[in-house]
This record gives sequence, structure tokens and C-alpha cells, in this order.
Amino acid sequence: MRVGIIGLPQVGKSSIFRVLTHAPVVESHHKEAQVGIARVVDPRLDQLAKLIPPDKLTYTTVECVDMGPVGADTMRETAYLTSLKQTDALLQVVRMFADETVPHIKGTLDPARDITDLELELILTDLSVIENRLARIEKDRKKGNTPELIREQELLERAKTLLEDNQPLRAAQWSDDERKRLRGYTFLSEKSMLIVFNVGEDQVSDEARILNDPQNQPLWKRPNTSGVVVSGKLEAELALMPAEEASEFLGSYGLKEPGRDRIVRAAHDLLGLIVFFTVGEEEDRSWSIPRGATAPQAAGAIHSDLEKHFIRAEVIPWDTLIELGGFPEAKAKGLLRLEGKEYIVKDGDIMHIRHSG
Ligand SMILES: Nc1nc2c(ncn2[C@@H]2O[C@H](COP(=O)(O)OP(=O)(O)OP(=O)(O)O)[C@@H](O)[C@H]2O)c(=O)[nH]1
Ligand SMILES: [Mg+2]
Repeated sequence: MRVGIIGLPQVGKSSIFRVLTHAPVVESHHKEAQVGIARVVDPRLDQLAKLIPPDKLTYTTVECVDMGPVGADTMRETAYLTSLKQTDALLQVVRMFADETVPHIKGTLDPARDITDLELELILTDLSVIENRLARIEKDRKKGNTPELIREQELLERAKTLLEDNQPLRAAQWSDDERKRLRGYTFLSEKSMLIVFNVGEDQVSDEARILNDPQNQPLWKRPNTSGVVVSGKLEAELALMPAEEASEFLGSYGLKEPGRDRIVRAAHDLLGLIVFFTVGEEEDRSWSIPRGATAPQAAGAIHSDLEKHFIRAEVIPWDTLIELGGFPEAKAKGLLRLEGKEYIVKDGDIMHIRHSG
């Protein structure tokens, strides 16, 4: 699953990309998108590792792409558009930090304006796709009218009306089937979006005020959209510190965890993914699966053979295990459940897969 980092020029996209992926600074102005991997740090897994110390701790990951700046013409560049379409969700960085040494393309700090402008770029791009497709359908229907063509036309007409009303497709109500069909077009405004408000260090403890600002709230508090407040500069400094120093540094700003971890978790969530854990002496590990996945599908995330030869899963919610103090205690109390092929895995489940062969 891949998240594309977008935003106006000089808002801190590359800074945030580096913080998320631990990528080195690349001093080049080439336009290709840069790809990196972000760990989905999870305090639940840390607690499990404390209870049953493994040799190795592995977090599930999300792929991030630094898409480079969005300008007036970017959406018309084929290479840019192609890589943007290949993402599963968007992370929009919005500038809220004041710094006279960093030019602001629009002259003033106005996050709501910047979000709305970028959204409009996505909407216009989708509209042009729809208009072309509708013109084709019109022609095809003259040659031979089919129920599929009519169905497609209806869906696209509805999408068009929303877009013309400045509504991104992600926030509208669709049936599962409609959403699936819309996905086929890789519409940009249909992709889930995380808005990252990149603030000055003096504003990091103001998250609630910034998110609840009546200008900002309608833009992030809607379906398939989410918002976080971080300081790219502070995050960059944090990334260079040893763990102990970092937590002291965070504390001095009244923060509990790095913005980096909050961003990646929010993105993981918007991708429609949940986490399950495997716990053992060798390795404690978190895994990503789509919300609604069954136990055999979860087994398949570990290894395709495990899905094929799945018999049963031993399941316990992570917090129950912590509460009880370990597997022997859980077994004694009968709280290690045996689940079969139909079981829908829940976020935070610890799974042990029993398999044949
Ligand atoms: N003061 C301050 N400066 C920042 C912050 N985040 C980024 N910058 C600075 O802003 C400038 C642009 O940051 P980048 O991360 O390169 O921004 P970008 O969005 O990738 O820029 P383009 O790729 O050119 O569009 C750099 O000089 C950063 O050091 C921040 O939170 N505070
Ligand atoms: Mg950049």
C-alpha cells in the first residue's frame, strides 16, 4: 500500500518524507518521485515485547512517495499523474510555519485556502477524465445500448455532479460496489487523504485549536479524510536524537509521541488497514490486513502457504494477554480462543496460525 505525499512548493513535503522513511537528504532537483518505507510504530507491540521479550521486533510498514511540488501545470504532466494514480492514499502537507527565509508561493499563510486550491486541482483532473469517458459512452450507446453502459453512465454522471459542486469523491456516499467501480478509474479525489498541518515549533501543542478552527475543520473532518498537526522541523531534530533524549525533548513540548508515528498510523488507517500481531520468542511482529479480512487471509499476509494450509487460529486480543500476564495464564482461563476459517480478524488480535503440511 502506497501513500503519495503532495502539496504546494516548499511546504515541507521532503522534510516530512525523510522523517517518515529515515531517507537521507537528496540534494537534487530532479523531478522523479522518491520512494521510501515508513514503519507503523505501535505502542501495543512495544508492550507485548515487554511482556514476552523476543529476539526481534518488527513493525508493519507503509510505502511513501515524495511526489514533489504541485504547481498549476503539474496535474497535466503525464509522469506526475501516472505516479499519483498509482498511490492508494494521499498525504497533503499544508504549510502553517512562519519562516521568512522560506518563500511561500502564495505570499501568506492560509491553510484552508491551500487545501481548497489543491483539492480543486484533483477535482478538475477527475472531471476531465469523466468528461472524456462520458463522451465515449455517448458514442458507444449509439452503436449498441447495453445495461452496463447505462450503469456506468449513471455512476459517472453522479460523480460529475459532485465534482462540479466542488465535492471530492472520497467524501461522498457510495455503495461498496460503486466505490469499487470508481476505483477502476483511479480518480484522484476518490483517494483517502491525510492532511498534515506543518506548524512552527511554537504551535505543536495547539493541535486541538488548529484542527477545530472553523476554517480547517470542514476540510479534514469528513469521510475518508483525516488531519494531524506536526512540526516538520521539530520532527527532523527528533529523528537525530537517541531514544531517551527524544522522549525528554517531546515532553518539553507536552507531546507523548513523535508526530511521525501519528502520521504513519493515521495513514495506515486511511488505507483501510488494521493490524494483527504474532508473538513468540524469536520475533514479535505486527501485520497489516484489510479491515474485514478473515483468519485465513490474515495467515496469507504472513505466508501464502499458511493460507493454503490453514486449519485454525488461536486468537487473543492484545490487551487481554497483557492483563493476564502471558499465554499459560490465558490458556488456564480458557481465553485463548480457537477460531476457524470464517473468523473476521479484529484490530489488535494476537494470532497463532495452526496449519497442516
Ligand atoms: N521553519 C521551518 N522550516 C521548515 C519546516 N519544514 C520544512 N522547512 C523548510 O522549508 C524548506 C522547504 O522544505 P522541503 O521539505 O524541501 O519542502 P518541499 O515541500 O519538499 O519543497 P519542494 O519539493 O521544493 O516543493 C526547507 O528549507 C526546510 O528546511 C518547518 O516545520 N519549519
Ligand atoms: Mg521536496
